[in-house]
Amino acid sequence: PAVEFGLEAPFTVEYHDAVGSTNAVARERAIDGATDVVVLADEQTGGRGRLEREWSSPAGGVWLSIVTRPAITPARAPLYTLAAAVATTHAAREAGVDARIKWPNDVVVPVDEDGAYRKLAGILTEMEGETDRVEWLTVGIGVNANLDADGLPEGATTIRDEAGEDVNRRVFVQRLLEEFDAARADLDGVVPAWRDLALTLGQRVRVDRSSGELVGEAVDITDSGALVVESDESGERDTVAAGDCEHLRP
Ligand code: BTX
Repeated sequence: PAVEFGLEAPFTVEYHDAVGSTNAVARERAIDGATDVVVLADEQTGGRGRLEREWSSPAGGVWLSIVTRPAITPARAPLYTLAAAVATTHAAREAGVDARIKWPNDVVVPVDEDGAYRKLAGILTEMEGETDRVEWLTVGIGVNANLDADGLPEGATTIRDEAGEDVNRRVFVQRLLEEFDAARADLDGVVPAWRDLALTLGQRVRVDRSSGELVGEAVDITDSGALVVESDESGERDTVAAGDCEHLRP
């Protein structure tokens, strides 16, 4: 069922009370040739995180996936994840939450000066294409909105808990999509916007990646969205692509 959102941004919203995973539905729509469709659900019964992890998605959250067909190379696709993180963080801040970004795909709320945080939202980007061209790309965004952190996995927080009140989800989604639309129209502006909201830069990090562990200081992110870490061991700078990062710990 399509929902009239009165959006400024050019998205058609397909709403479900409950669905397995909005990313799975978005993938079907993408394969069917759709673009600028947003699959939105009140509840997901099979929500997914990265690397086959589960994403807890009870009724009351904002679970959505955006179907796009961007004219970019796959190398630029991580910028869509960062764009979604920036958009989600701005929308959460407007809802009264001290939201920040933890590279590459988490929207978090800091709990102390040492880099500890609670997770407010996660982003899962999937795509199909050739080496020189993206055919379609879906961006799944899960936000713990009108929920109690109690019922969620350890380390989660919610807009309700942080802001002390529920958010109007229609307004929140509208804001998020408008921000995302603006960010994708100015992909070169995404990294600077991301830097302003980042919790990770300047922190000591430990990254699990396919070629082994990297411990050092997170010093920058590149124009294509990779994290630059100055290694304790070698003193040299090493970049980590988002897709190659299993865990990033303070
Ligand atoms: P991730 O792999 O970085 O994080 C998953 C981990 O986060 C889990 O292993 C668990 O520890 C923790 N976790 C699970 N559920 C929650 C939650 N609700 N709040 C906080 N922490 C949690 C992050 O993956 C990407 C998540 C994307 C979710 C969206 S929702 C719309 C779309 N549909 C779908 O199936 N996935 C995306």
